[in-house]
Amino acid sequence: MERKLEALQEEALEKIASARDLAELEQLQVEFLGKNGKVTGVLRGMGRLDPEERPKVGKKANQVKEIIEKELEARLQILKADQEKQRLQEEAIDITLPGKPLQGGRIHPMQLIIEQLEDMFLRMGFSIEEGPDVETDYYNFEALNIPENHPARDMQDTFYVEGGLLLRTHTSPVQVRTMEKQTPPIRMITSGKCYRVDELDATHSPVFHQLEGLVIDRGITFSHLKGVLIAVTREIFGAGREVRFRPSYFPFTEPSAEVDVSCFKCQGQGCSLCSRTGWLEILGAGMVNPRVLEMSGIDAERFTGFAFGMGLDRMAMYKYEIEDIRHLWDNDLRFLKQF
Ligand code: 2NL
Repeated sequence: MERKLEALQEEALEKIASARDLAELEQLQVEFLGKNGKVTGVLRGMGRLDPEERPKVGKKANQVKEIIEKELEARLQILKADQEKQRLQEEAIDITLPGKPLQGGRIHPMQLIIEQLEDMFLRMGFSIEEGPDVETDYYNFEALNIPENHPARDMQDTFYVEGGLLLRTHTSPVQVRTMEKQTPPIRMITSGKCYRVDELDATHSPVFHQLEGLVIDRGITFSHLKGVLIAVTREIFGAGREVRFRPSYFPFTEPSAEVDVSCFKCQGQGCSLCSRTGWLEILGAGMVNPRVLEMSGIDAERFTGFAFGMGLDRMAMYKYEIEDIRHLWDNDLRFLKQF
C-alpha cells in the first residue's frame, strides 16, 4: 500500500511538472485529489486494511496528499507568472517609437497674398484701413463719381439689403471714408471681401477680394503711381517681369490705366494662362478724379493723388497657378495642404 502511494506521488509530481497550463493543472488536481481521485481512493479503501496498518498508511497517504497539493500550488504560481509575463510581452508598448505627427494648419492662399502685399505697403509707409462690408449708396457709388444710371448700380449687378443699404461692390468706400477723416498726406491701402451678383463658375464668384490703395499729397503725379505699381508687381511676380500701362477708363480716376505684367508662365511668349497675349492684366489705377477729392473734402487745387485696385482672387490664381476660383472656397484639405 505504501509503495502504491509512493508510485502515485511520483506519477503526480511528474505530471504536475510537465503541465503546461492552468486547465491541465486543474485536471491533475481532480485526477489525484478529487472526490474520485487516485489518492482519495487509497484513503477510502483504508477500511479494508489491517487495523495495525491503518495509522501508517493513513499518515503516508496524508503526506502524499500534502506533497501533491504543495506541488500543484507551486506549479500554479509558476504557470500564473508565465502567463502574466506573456501577457505583458504581448501588450508591451514601445515608448521609443516616434509619435503620430501633428498635422499643422496652413495659411490660406488668399491670406498669403494679402499678407505679402500688406507687408510691402507697410514698408513703403502706407497705413492699413478697414471699413464695413454693408455700405450706403453714397460711399459705394455717389462719392466715386459713378453716375445714377451706371449699370453697376443695377439690381442685376449689386446686392441690395434692407434700409437702402448694399453689399460693397469694391473696396473703394474705405478710401472715401479715409479721405473724409484724414487730411493729406494720405498713404493707405485696404483689402477685403466685395460682392457682386454673379453666377459661381471657374473664374467668377459673387464674393471676391480686392486690395485698393490711395496716395494723396501735394505734387503727386502719374510717375509716382508708376513707381509704386512697378515695385508691387515685381515683388509679387518677380524682378524679371515686364510691366505695361494701357490707357483705360474709370469714373473715379482721370487719367486711368490698366496694368499688365508679362506672363510669368511663358515669359511673354504666349500660352494658355495669358490667352496667347504674353500679358496678364493685374490691376487698374489712375489719378484720383478731382471731383472725387472735392466730394470727400480735399482741396483739389492743392492736392493730387493716385489710386489703384486689384482683384486678389485673380492674383492668387496667377501666382499659385490655381485654375478654378472655387478651390479658394471649397476648403478641400488636398488643396489647402499645398500652401
Ligand atoms: C480695378 C480697378 C481701381 C480705384 C480702383 C479709387 C478709389 C477712390 C478714388 C479713386 Cl476713393 N480710385 N480706386 C482706382 C482705379 C482703379 O480698381 O480693376 N480693380 C480690380
